[in-house]
Amino acid sequence: MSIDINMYSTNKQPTWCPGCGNFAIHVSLKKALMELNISPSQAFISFDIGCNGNGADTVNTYAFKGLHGRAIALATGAHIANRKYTVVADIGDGACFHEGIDHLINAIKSNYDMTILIHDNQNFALTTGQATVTTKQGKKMYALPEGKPERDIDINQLILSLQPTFFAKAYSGDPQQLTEIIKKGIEHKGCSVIQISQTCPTYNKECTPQWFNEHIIKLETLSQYNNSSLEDAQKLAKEMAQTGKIYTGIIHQHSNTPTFYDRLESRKDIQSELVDEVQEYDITQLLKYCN
Ligand SMILES: Cc1ncc(C[n+]2csc(CCOP(=O)(O)OP(=O)(O)O)c2C)c(N)n1
Ligand code: SF4
Ligand SMILES: [Mg+2]
Repeated sequence: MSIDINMYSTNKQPTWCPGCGNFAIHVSLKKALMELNISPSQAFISFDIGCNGNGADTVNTYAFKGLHGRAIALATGAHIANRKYTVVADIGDGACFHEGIDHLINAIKSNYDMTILIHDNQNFALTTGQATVTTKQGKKMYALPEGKPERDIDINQLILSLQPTFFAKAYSGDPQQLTEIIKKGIEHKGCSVIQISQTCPTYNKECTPQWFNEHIIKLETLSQYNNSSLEDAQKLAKEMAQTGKIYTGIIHQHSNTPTFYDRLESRKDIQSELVDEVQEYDITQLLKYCN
């Protein structure tokens, strides 16, 4: 059966502001799934709290809208239970780099086979534009009219320090490249982290499409770059921190690292999925104690 993008759409309309990058990110995700011929009944997406997660109702697939910062933990559970599904965690910069940072670290370290899409609009948008770690120090926000006082954290270096098996950067204003990157992330066997620079015309007025066009450079324009070299990726991260440029593309990929599940001795040579095995237990006796 060929997959049509409409199969991934419900009749609900998203509530995002005009010009919001979430539109393009959601369409790119649906397009990537469609082009990989993954049907809605073979996919699971965990959504987070935030403007990004407000698209959950518009996507027709197995989905779970979880608590702020927990989309990655939910995706991990879904993936471990049933590896036949394509698992995606959809999360904002606030949720991922603040409340959910422990889950991001564990997902990368464990190399769970799933794709994490980080909608990075450089603010907590749903709660009216507070600063996140990706908001530049000194930037004036609605809640911080004198400017963000905390120093910045270099997210690129932080992620690379965890030796990710797939780390990419993308931009909501380039849905074509974004779709290709999401496809590569889904195809990658391991934890794929995709940080997407996203327009937010309501609470991040400085980062207009023109601003992004001036700062974004496609990685493919660098002739000498080798994305399987962690050293090259770290040099690139240093350059991004020093110049403010944002390189988009696959920053680093290492394909031969076993996933968490593949390292489990107790699951070696077992073909069934945990979700099937759970169904074999009769829990009626246990349920007696629930009342
Ligand atoms: C544990 C917890 N803390 C705070 C909140 C309030 N809250 C809801 S959405 C949100 C902002 C989300 O920001 P981000 O993840 O960047 O998503 P965006 O809205 O920018 O897409 C916050 C702080 C919450 N729901 N749960
Ligand atoms: S506040 Fe920003 S992130 Fe939220 S819907 Fe509006 S433009 Fe999009
Ligand atoms: Mg945000």
